[in-house]
Amino acid sequence: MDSAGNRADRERREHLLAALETVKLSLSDVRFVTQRILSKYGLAPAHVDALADLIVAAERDECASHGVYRLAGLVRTIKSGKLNLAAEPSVQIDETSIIRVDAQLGFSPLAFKMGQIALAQKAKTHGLAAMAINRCFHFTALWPEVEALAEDGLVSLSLTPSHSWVAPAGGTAPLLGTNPFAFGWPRPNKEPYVFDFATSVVAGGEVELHRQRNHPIPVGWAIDPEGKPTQSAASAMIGTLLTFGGHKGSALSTMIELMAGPLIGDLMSTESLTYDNGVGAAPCHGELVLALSPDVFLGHKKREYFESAERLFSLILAQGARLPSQRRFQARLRSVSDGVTITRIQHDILTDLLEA
Ligand code: NDP
Ligand code: PYC
Repeated sequence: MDSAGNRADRERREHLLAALETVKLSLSDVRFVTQRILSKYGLAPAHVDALADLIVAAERDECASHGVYRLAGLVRTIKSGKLNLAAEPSVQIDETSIIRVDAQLGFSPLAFKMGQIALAQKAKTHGLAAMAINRCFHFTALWPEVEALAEDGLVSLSLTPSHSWVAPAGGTAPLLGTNPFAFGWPRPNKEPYVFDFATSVVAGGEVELHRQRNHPIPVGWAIDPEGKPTQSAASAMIGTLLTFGGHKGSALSTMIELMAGPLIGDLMSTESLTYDNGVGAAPCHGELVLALSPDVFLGHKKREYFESAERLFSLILAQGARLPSQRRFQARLRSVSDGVTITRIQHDILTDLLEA
Protein backbone atom coordinates (compact mmCIF):
# COMPACT_ATOMS: atom_id res chain seq x y z
CA MET A 1 0.00 0.00 0.00
CA ASP A 2 1.09 3.50 -0.79
CA SER A 3 1.76 5.65 2.28
CA ALA A 4 0.58 9.28 2.15
CA GLY A 5 4.27 10.34 2.05
CA ASN A 6 5.07 8.04 -0.91
CA ARG A 7 2.01 9.19 -2.75
CA ALA A 8 2.86 12.88 -2.26
CA ASP A 9 6.41 12.12 -3.40
CA ARG A 10 5.21 10.32 -6.52
CA GLU A 11 2.72 13.09 -7.34
CA ARG A 12 5.45 15.71 -6.98
CA ARG A 13 7.76 13.70 -9.27
CA GLU A 14 4.99 13.28 -11.88
CA HIS A 15 4.18 16.99 -11.70
CA LEU A 16 7.86 17.85 -12.18
CA LEU A 17 8.26 15.49 -15.15
CA ALA A 18 5.14 16.93 -16.80
CA ALA A 19 6.47 20.46 -16.23
CA LEU A 20 9.80 19.51 -17.87
CA GLU A 21 7.93 18.18 -20.93
CA THR A 22 6.02 21.42 -21.46
CA VAL A 23 6.78 25.07 -22.13
CA LYS A 24 4.70 28.03 -21.00
CA LEU A 25 4.04 30.88 -23.47
CA SER A 26 2.02 34.08 -23.31
CA LEU A 27 -0.57 34.63 -26.05
CA SER A 28 1.56 37.44 -27.46
CA ASP A 29 4.53 34.98 -27.64
CA VAL A 30 2.32 32.60 -29.63
CA ARG A 31 1.35 35.40 -32.01
CA PHE A 32 4.94 36.60 -32.37
CA VAL A 33 6.32 33.12 -33.15
CA THR A 34 3.48 32.36 -35.58
CA GLN A 35 3.93 35.63 -37.45
CA ARG A 36 7.72 35.23 -37.55
CA ILE A 37 7.54 31.72 -39.00
CA LEU A 38 4.87 32.47 -41.61
CA SER A 39 6.54 35.73 -42.71
CA LYS A 40 9.95 34.08 -42.87
CA TYR A 41 8.65 31.59 -45.44
CA GLY A 42 7.21 34.37 -47.60
CA LEU A 43 3.49 34.48 -46.83
CA ALA A 44 1.90 37.89 -47.54
CA PRO A 45 1.16 40.04 -44.44
CA ALA A 46 -2.66 39.95 -44.75
CA HIS A 47 -2.56 36.12 -44.72
CA VAL A 48 -0.01 36.05 -41.90
CA ASP A 49 -2.33 38.15 -39.74
CA ALA A 50 -5.45 36.11 -40.60
CA LEU A 51 -3.64 32.82 -39.84
CA ALA A 52 -2.06 34.16 -36.65
CA ASP A 53 -5.50 35.20 -35.33
CA LEU A 54 -6.72 31.61 -35.72
CA ILE A 55 -3.64 29.87 -34.37
CA VAL A 56 -3.59 32.14 -31.31
CA ALA A 57 -7.35 31.56 -30.82
CA ALA A 58 -6.84 27.77 -31.00
CA GLU A 59 -4.02 27.81 -28.43
CA ARG A 60 -5.98 30.24 -26.24
CA ASP A 61 -9.00 27.89 -26.24
CA GLU A 62 -6.79 24.80 -25.72
CA CYS A 63 -7.62 23.28 -29.12
CA ALA A 64 -4.15 21.86 -29.71
CA SER A 65 -5.04 20.01 -32.92
CA HIS A 66 -5.41 23.36 -34.74
CA GLY A 67 -2.91 25.52 -32.88
CA VAL A 68 0.87 25.95 -33.32
CA TYR A 69 1.12 22.26 -34.21
CA ARG A 70 -0.23 23.28 -37.65
CA LEU A 71 2.76 25.54 -38.42
CA ALA A 72 4.97 22.72 -39.73
CA GLY A 73 2.21 21.70 -42.18
CA LEU A 74 1.65 25.32 -43.17
CA VAL A 75 5.33 25.74 -43.98
CA ARG A 76 5.13 22.50 -46.01
CA THR A 77 2.12 23.98 -47.85
CA ILE A 78 3.99 27.23 -48.51
CA LYS A 79 7.02 25.31 -49.80
CA SER A 80 4.85 23.03 -51.99
CA GLY A 81 4.67 25.67 -54.71
CA LYS A 82 0.90 25.07 -54.98
CA LEU A 83 -0.15 27.89 -52.65
CA ASN A 84 -0.61 31.45 -53.88
CA LEU A 85 1.39 33.26 -51.15
CA ALA A 86 -0.09 36.67 -51.91
CA ALA A 87 -3.58 35.58 -53.01
CA GLU A 88 -6.15 38.36 -53.00
CA PRO A 89 -9.53 36.66 -52.57
CA SER A 90 -12.21 38.05 -54.86
CA VAL A 91 -15.74 38.49 -53.50
CA GLN A 92 -18.64 38.23 -55.94
CA ILE A 93 -21.97 39.68 -54.82
CA ASP A 94 -25.06 39.52 -57.06
CA GLU A 95 -28.86 39.60 -56.70
CA THR A 96 -28.99 36.08 -55.20
CA SER A 97 -28.27 35.43 -51.54
CA ILE A 98 -25.10 33.53 -52.40
CA ILE A 99 -21.76 35.23 -51.80
CA ARG A 100 -19.00 33.62 -53.84
CA VAL A 101 -15.43 34.05 -52.68
CA ASP A 102 -12.62 32.80 -54.88
CA ALA A 103 -9.65 32.32 -52.54
CA GLN A 104 -7.35 32.23 -55.60
CA LEU A 105 -5.45 29.24 -54.15
CA GLY A 106 -4.56 31.08 -50.96
CA PHE A 107 -5.29 30.01 -47.38
CA SER A 108 -8.98 30.11 -46.38
CA PRO A 109 -9.02 32.48 -43.34
CA LEU A 110 -8.55 35.70 -45.35
CA ALA A 111 -11.19 34.52 -47.85
CA PHE A 112 -13.67 33.99 -45.01
CA LYS A 113 -12.86 37.39 -43.50
CA MET A 114 -13.35 39.12 -46.84
CA GLY A 115 -16.77 37.57 -47.46
CA GLN A 116 -18.08 37.70 -43.89
CA ILE A 117 -19.66 41.18 -43.95
CA ALA A 118 -21.45 40.58 -47.26
CA LEU A 119 -22.71 37.20 -45.98
CA ALA A 120 -24.10 38.83 -42.82
CA GLN A 121 -25.75 41.63 -44.81
CA LYS A 122 -27.43 39.18 -47.18
CA ALA A 123 -28.66 37.02 -44.27
CA LYS A 124 -30.05 40.09 -42.50
CA THR A 125 -31.86 41.12 -45.69
CA HIS A 126 -33.19 37.75 -46.90
CA GLY A 127 -33.23 35.68 -43.70
CA LEU A 128 -30.92 33.05 -45.19
CA ALA A 129 -27.67 33.45 -47.11
CA ALA A 130 -24.76 31.28 -48.13
CA MET A 131 -21.09 31.90 -48.69
CA ALA A 132 -19.28 29.54 -51.05
CA ILE A 133 -15.53 29.81 -50.66
CA ASN A 134 -13.68 28.18 -53.56
CA ARG A 135 -10.11 27.17 -54.26
CA CYS A 136 -8.72 27.59 -50.75
CA PHE A 137 -6.05 25.73 -48.78
CA HIS A 138 -7.89 24.81 -45.58
CA PHE A 139 -6.33 23.86 -42.27
CA THR A 140 -8.43 25.60 -39.60
CA ALA A 141 -11.02 24.72 -37.02
CA LEU A 142 -14.45 26.09 -37.95
CA TRP A 143 -15.69 27.40 -34.59
CA PRO A 144 -14.04 30.85 -34.95
CA GLU A 145 -16.26 31.44 -38.00
CA VAL A 146 -19.60 30.42 -36.51
CA GLU A 147 -18.68 32.16 -33.25
CA ALA A 148 -18.02 35.42 -35.15
CA LEU A 149 -21.36 35.11 -36.98
CA ALA A 150 -23.16 34.41 -33.67
CA GLU A 151 -21.59 37.57 -32.23
CA ASP A 152 -23.27 39.35 -35.15
CA GLY A 153 -26.64 37.86 -34.09
CA LEU A 154 -26.74 35.12 -36.75
CA VAL A 155 -27.35 31.37 -36.56
CA SER A 156 -24.88 29.59 -38.81
CA LEU A 157 -23.48 26.35 -40.15
CA SER A 158 -20.07 25.80 -41.65
CA LEU A 159 -18.93 22.72 -43.60
CA THR A 160 -15.76 21.72 -45.40
CA PRO A 161 -14.16 18.54 -46.76
CA SER A 162 -10.46 17.74 -46.19
CA HIS A 163 -8.24 14.95 -47.54
CA SER A 164 -9.64 11.41 -47.85
CA TRP A 165 -8.32 9.74 -44.71
CA VAL A 166 -11.64 8.21 -43.55
CA ALA A 167 -13.51 5.03 -44.59
CA PRO A 168 -17.29 5.11 -45.06
CA ALA A 169 -19.15 3.00 -42.46
CA GLY A 170 -18.88 -0.65 -43.55
CA GLY A 171 -15.86 0.06 -45.75
CA THR A 172 -12.14 -0.26 -45.05
CA ALA A 173 -10.43 2.16 -47.41
CA PRO A 174 -10.04 5.96 -47.15
CA LEU A 175 -12.63 7.83 -49.22
CA LEU A 176 -14.15 10.59 -47.09
CA GLY A 177 -12.43 13.50 -45.39
CA THR A 178 -12.33 14.22 -41.67
CA ASN A 179 -14.99 16.75 -42.75
CA PRO A 180 -15.80 19.11 -39.87
CA PHE A 181 -19.20 20.57 -39.19
CA ALA A 182 -19.81 23.63 -37.00
CA PHE A 183 -22.97 25.31 -35.74
CA GLY A 184 -23.43 28.59 -33.92
CA TRP A 185 -26.47 30.01 -32.08
CA PRO A 186 -26.36 33.51 -30.60
CA ARG A 187 -27.43 33.88 -26.94
CA PRO A 188 -28.41 37.26 -25.52
CA ASN A 189 -25.72 38.47 -23.06
CA LYS A 190 -24.03 35.05 -23.04
CA GLU A 191 -21.36 33.18 -24.93
CA PRO A 192 -23.02 31.61 -28.02
CA TYR A 193 -23.96 27.94 -28.26
CA VAL A 194 -21.28 26.58 -30.61
CA PHE A 195 -20.25 23.09 -31.57
CA ASP A 196 -17.58 22.11 -34.05
CA PHE A 197 -16.38 18.59 -34.67
CA ALA A 198 -14.90 16.31 -37.29
CA THR A 199 -17.16 13.60 -38.72
CA SER A 200 -14.29 11.16 -38.19
CA VAL A 201 -14.23 10.02 -34.54
CA VAL A 202 -11.61 12.72 -33.97
CA ALA A 203 -9.77 15.22 -36.14
CA GLY A 204 -6.79 13.86 -38.07
CA GLY A 205 -4.68 16.41 -36.18
CA GLU A 206 -5.52 14.68 -32.90
CA VAL A 207 -4.22 11.35 -34.27
CA GLU A 208 -1.03 13.07 -35.42
CA LEU A 209 -0.56 14.62 -31.96
CA HIS A 210 -0.87 11.14 -30.43
CA ARG A 211 1.77 9.87 -32.89
CA GLN A 212 4.13 12.73 -32.01
CA ARG A 213 3.82 11.98 -28.30
CA ASN A 214 4.03 8.24 -28.87
CA HIS A 215 0.65 7.79 -27.16
CA PRO A 216 -1.72 4.96 -28.12
CA ILE A 217 -5.10 5.91 -29.59
CA PRO A 218 -8.34 4.43 -28.25
CA VAL A 219 -9.87 1.42 -30.04
CA GLY A 220 -12.52 2.62 -32.51
CA TRP A 221 -10.66 5.61 -33.91
CA ALA A 222 -8.97 3.82 -36.80
CA ILE A 223 -8.06 0.63 -38.60
CA ASP A 224 -4.60 -0.33 -39.87
CA PRO A 225 -3.72 -0.89 -43.57
CA GLU A 226 -4.95 -4.52 -43.24
CA GLY A 227 -8.33 -3.27 -42.01
CA LYS A 228 -7.76 -4.41 -38.41
CA PRO A 229 -8.55 -2.21 -35.39
CA THR A 230 -5.42 -0.42 -34.24
CA GLN A 231 -4.26 1.54 -31.22
CA SER A 232 -1.11 2.71 -32.98
CA ALA A 233 -1.43 6.31 -34.17
CA ALA A 234 1.32 5.66 -36.74
CA SER A 235 -0.62 2.67 -38.20
CA ALA A 236 -3.81 4.73 -38.17
CA MET A 237 -2.11 7.39 -40.26
CA ILE A 238 -1.15 4.93 -42.95
CA GLY A 239 -4.41 3.03 -42.48
CA THR A 240 -7.88 4.55 -42.26
CA LEU A 241 -9.74 6.69 -39.75
CA LEU A 242 -13.35 5.81 -38.90
CA THR A 243 -16.45 8.00 -38.82
CA PHE A 244 -18.17 8.79 -35.52
CA GLY A 245 -21.56 7.15 -34.94
CA GLY A 246 -21.10 4.48 -37.63
CA HIS A 247 -23.48 4.99 -40.60
CA LYS A 248 -24.75 8.30 -39.16
CA GLY A 249 -21.36 10.02 -39.15
CA SER A 250 -20.65 8.43 -42.52
CA ALA A 251 -23.82 9.94 -44.06
CA LEU A 252 -23.11 13.36 -42.50
CA SER A 253 -19.58 13.22 -43.84
CA THR A 254 -20.93 12.33 -47.31
CA MET A 255 -23.37 15.25 -47.09
CA ILE A 256 -20.44 17.58 -46.34
CA GLU A 257 -18.53 16.19 -49.34
CA LEU A 258 -21.57 16.94 -51.54
CA MET A 259 -22.58 20.34 -50.15
CA ALA A 260 -19.10 21.80 -49.79
CA GLY A 261 -17.83 20.03 -52.93
CA PRO A 262 -19.94 19.50 -56.08
CA LEU A 263 -22.74 21.87 -54.95
CA ILE A 264 -20.33 24.80 -54.86
CA GLY A 265 -18.27 23.61 -57.82
CA ASP A 266 -15.24 22.40 -55.92
CA LEU A 267 -13.19 19.34 -55.03
CA MET A 268 -14.15 16.49 -52.72
CA SER A 269 -11.65 14.99 -50.28
CA THR A 270 -10.38 12.25 -52.65
CA GLU A 271 -9.83 14.87 -55.35
CA SER A 272 -8.08 17.17 -52.89
CA LEU A 273 -5.70 14.33 -51.97
CA THR A 274 -5.08 13.55 -55.65
CA TYR A 275 -4.35 17.23 -56.27
CA ASP A 276 -1.88 17.13 -53.36
CA ASN A 277 0.05 14.40 -55.19
CA GLY A 278 1.98 13.28 -52.12
CA VAL A 279 3.32 16.72 -51.22
CA GLY A 280 1.67 16.75 -47.77
CA ALA A 281 0.21 20.25 -48.12
CA ALA A 282 -3.02 21.37 -46.43
CA PRO A 283 -6.16 20.15 -48.22
CA CYS A 284 -7.26 22.36 -51.12
CA HIS A 285 -11.00 22.58 -51.85
CA GLY A 286 -14.04 24.72 -50.93
CA GLU A 287 -16.11 25.60 -47.89
CA LEU A 288 -19.80 26.35 -47.48
CA VAL A 289 -21.09 28.69 -44.76
CA LEU A 290 -24.82 29.21 -44.20
CA ALA A 291 -26.09 32.16 -42.16
CA LEU A 292 -29.65 32.62 -40.89
CA SER A 293 -31.13 35.73 -39.32
CA PRO A 294 -33.42 35.08 -36.31
CA ASP A 295 -34.74 38.64 -36.71
CA VAL A 296 -36.01 37.88 -40.21
CA PHE A 297 -37.29 34.40 -39.28
CA LEU A 298 -39.04 35.48 -36.08
CA GLY A 299 -39.64 39.24 -36.19
CA HIS A 300 -41.29 40.41 -32.96
CA LYS A 301 -41.50 36.80 -31.72
CA LYS A 302 -37.72 36.48 -31.49
CA ARG A 303 -37.56 37.23 -27.77
CA GLU A 304 -40.19 34.59 -26.91
CA TYR A 305 -38.53 31.85 -28.96
CA PHE A 306 -35.03 32.71 -27.84
CA GLU A 307 -36.31 32.25 -24.28
CA SER A 308 -37.45 28.74 -25.29
CA ALA A 309 -33.93 28.07 -26.56
CA GLU A 310 -32.50 29.29 -23.25
CA ARG A 311 -34.83 26.90 -21.38
CA LEU A 312 -33.42 24.01 -23.42
CA PHE A 313 -29.84 25.00 -22.54
CA SER A 314 -30.81 25.26 -18.83
CA LEU A 315 -32.41 21.81 -18.90
CA ILE A 316 -29.29 20.31 -20.50
CA LEU A 317 -27.15 21.86 -17.77
CA ALA A 318 -29.62 20.82 -15.05
CA GLN A 319 -28.90 17.16 -15.91
CA GLY A 320 -25.22 17.71 -15.15
CA ALA A 321 -24.34 17.72 -18.86
CA ARG A 322 -22.28 20.53 -20.32
CA LEU A 323 -22.76 22.63 -23.41
CA PRO A 324 -20.29 22.30 -26.28
CA SER A 325 -17.72 25.11 -26.16
CA GLN A 326 -18.15 25.49 -22.39
CA ARG A 327 -14.70 23.94 -21.89
CA ARG A 328 -13.32 26.24 -24.58
CA PHE A 329 -14.71 29.41 -23.02
CA GLN A 330 -13.30 28.40 -19.63
CA ALA A 331 -9.90 27.68 -21.18
CA ARG A 332 -10.05 31.10 -22.86
CA LEU A 333 -10.40 32.88 -19.51
CA ARG A 334 -7.45 30.92 -18.07
CA SER A 335 -5.20 31.49 -21.09
CA VAL A 336 -5.83 35.21 -21.25
CA SER A 337 -4.62 35.60 -17.66
CA ASP A 338 -2.03 32.78 -17.37
CA GLY A 339 -0.82 32.11 -20.92
CA VAL A 340 -0.78 28.69 -22.58
CA THR A 341 1.24 25.49 -22.33
CA ILE A 342 2.69 23.71 -25.35
CA THR A 343 4.61 20.43 -25.38
CA ARG A 344 8.41 20.52 -25.55
CA ILE A 345 8.10 18.50 -28.79
CA GLN A 346 6.05 21.34 -30.26
CA HIS A 347 8.47 23.93 -28.87
CA ASP A 348 11.41 22.17 -30.55
CA ILE A 349 9.57 22.03 -33.88
CA LEU A 350 8.86 25.77 -33.67
CA THR A 351 12.50 26.47 -32.83
CA ASP A 352 13.61 24.44 -35.88
CA LEU A 353 11.16 26.32 -38.11
CA LEU A 354 12.46 29.64 -36.81
CA GLU A 355 16.12 28.69 -37.17
CA ALA A 356 16.01 26.72 -40.44
P1 NDP B 1 -14.04 16.80 -30.54
O1 NDP B 1 -14.38 15.37 -30.78
O2 NDP B 1 -13.22 17.14 -29.35
O3 NDP B 1 -15.42 17.59 -30.50
C1 NDP B 1 -15.38 18.95 -30.39
C2 NDP B 1 -16.75 19.54 -30.12
O4 NDP B 1 -17.52 18.76 -29.20
C3 NDP B 1 -16.52 20.87 -29.45
O5 NDP B 1 -17.56 21.73 -29.78
C4 NDP B 1 -16.52 20.46 -27.98
O6 NDP B 1 -16.69 21.54 -27.09
C5 NDP B 1 -17.67 19.50 -27.95
N1 NDP B 1 -17.61 18.57 -26.84
C6 NDP B 1 -16.59 17.73 -26.53
N2 NDP B 1 -16.91 17.01 -25.42
C7 NDP B 1 -18.15 17.41 -25.04
C8 NDP B 1 -19.02 17.04 -23.98
N3 NDP B 1 -18.67 16.12 -23.10
N4 NDP B 1 -20.20 17.66 -23.89
C9 NDP B 1 -20.57 18.60 -24.80
N5 NDP B 1 -19.79 18.99 -25.81
C10 NDP B 1 -18.60 18.39 -25.94
O7 NDP B 1 -13.29 17.50 -31.73
P2 NDP B 1 -12.77 16.91 -33.12
O8 NDP B 1 -11.49 16.20 -32.90
O9 NDP B 1 -13.88 16.19 -33.79
O10 NDP B 1 -12.50 18.28 -33.93
C11 NDP B 1 -11.58 19.23 -33.43
C12 NDP B 1 -11.43 20.36 -34.39
O11 NDP B 1 -10.85 19.93 -35.58
C13 NDP B 1 -12.72 21.08 -34.78
O12 NDP B 1 -12.58 22.42 -34.36
C14 NDP B 1 -12.77 20.98 -36.29
O13 NDP B 1 -13.23 22.16 -36.97
C15 NDP B 1 -11.32 20.74 -36.63
N6 NDP B 1 -11.19 20.04 -37.91
C16 NDP B 1 -10.90 20.75 -39.03
C17 NDP B 1 -10.80 20.10 -40.24
C18 NDP B 1 -10.58 20.86 -41.51
O14 NDP B 1 -10.56 20.25 -42.56
N7 NDP B 1 -10.44 22.14 -41.53
C19 NDP B 1 -10.95 18.66 -40.37
C20 NDP B 1 -11.28 18.01 -39.11
C21 NDP B 1 -11.39 18.68 -37.95
P3 NDP B 1 -15.34 22.05 -26.27
O15 NDP B 1 -14.43 22.63 -27.31
O16 NDP B 1 -15.86 23.04 -25.28
O17 NDP B 1 -14.76 20.83 -25.61
O1 PYC C 1 -7.48 17.60 -38.27
O2 PYC C 1 -8.34 16.33 -39.83
C1 PYC C 1 -7.85 17.40 -39.45
C2 PYC C 1 -7.68 18.48 -40.43
C3 PYC C 1 -7.67 18.41 -41.77
C4 PYC C 1 -7.47 19.67 -42.25
C5 PYC C 1 -7.35 20.49 -41.18
N1 PYC C 1 -7.50 19.75 -40.07
